Amino acid sequence: MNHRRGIRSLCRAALAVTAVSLSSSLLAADPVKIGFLVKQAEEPWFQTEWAFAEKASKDKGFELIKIAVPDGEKTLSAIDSLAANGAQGFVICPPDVSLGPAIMAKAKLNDLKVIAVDDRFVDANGKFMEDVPYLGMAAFEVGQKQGAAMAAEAKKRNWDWKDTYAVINTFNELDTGKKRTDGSVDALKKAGMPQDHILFSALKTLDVPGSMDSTNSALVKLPSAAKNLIIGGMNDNTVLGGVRATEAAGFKADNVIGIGINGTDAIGELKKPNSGFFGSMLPSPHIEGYKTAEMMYEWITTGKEPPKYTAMDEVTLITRENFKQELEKIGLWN
Ligand code: FCA
Repeated sequence: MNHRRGIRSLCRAALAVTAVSLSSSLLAADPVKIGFLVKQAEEPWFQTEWAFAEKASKDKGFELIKIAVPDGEKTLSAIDSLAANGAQGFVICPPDVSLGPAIMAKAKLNDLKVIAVDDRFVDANGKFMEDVPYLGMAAFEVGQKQGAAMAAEAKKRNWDWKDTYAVINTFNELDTGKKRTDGSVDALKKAGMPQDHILFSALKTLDVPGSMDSTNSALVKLPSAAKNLIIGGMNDNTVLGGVRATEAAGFKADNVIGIGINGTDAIGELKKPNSGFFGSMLPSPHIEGYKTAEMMYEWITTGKEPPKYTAMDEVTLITRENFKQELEKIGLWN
């Protein structure tokens, strides 16, 4: 009797093992699906990240689901639809970094892995959510390089700091934005620009009309001695609108040095023969898009967790002189 019961339970155990291995082999065969959610899909920066994440998906053999998430509501419903589609994780640049806790709660509920790109999540106390893997720009250092490039060009044009002023369009709500403009101001001061020649103007929106408005409100405060202008901001759009504002105020291209960050969003402008928009600091959107998608794929398929913090500090100044060659080098020229 005992013996028979023993055999029966052995059989049951064997059946259970088969069932488990069957279900795990089914799981292993599940297609890997990864979401890539971005706050401003209209920005070439994000389109570039998408394009290179797509390349990773082809190389590795997973499905990439690209979703534009311009606001909080769209972000949360995008996470639901990813889960419904059988995704296992997503990379995201959120429309607002304070959505971090809500995004993580929803992801957890749906058993989705999360990597933040470009804009780092903050919690309810405004502190970075350091547990969420993040990959982004070494913002202060990149800003310093932007400021140093502005000062170098001013020197090349023999500008005197006496009649040179800077308008810096700020977006301090976003850490990566604040650090970039802090870095550029630091470099301008180190190059000798007097503190009281630097005007700050807060952006309401991160687009060209937004930076035009913010620069306009600074221009009216300039003293009449202001002959030459430097225009700064956290990315290309926040400088492009500023340059448009200087044109409308009657400044000639030779008297304006605008240098942005991103590079991708300044291509159309650099194709113009001349303007006050001198150039842009080009980081590595191609690597950011590819690498975050790849890290997510590894995490899902091998369990290898991505590093909690990866900073990208390499940038190249692109101007009308070299932008085609520099973009070609990294496969961004078409
Ligand atoms: C932020 C900006 C983007 C880009 C990115 C690296 O998200 O809004 O334009 O500069 O950081």
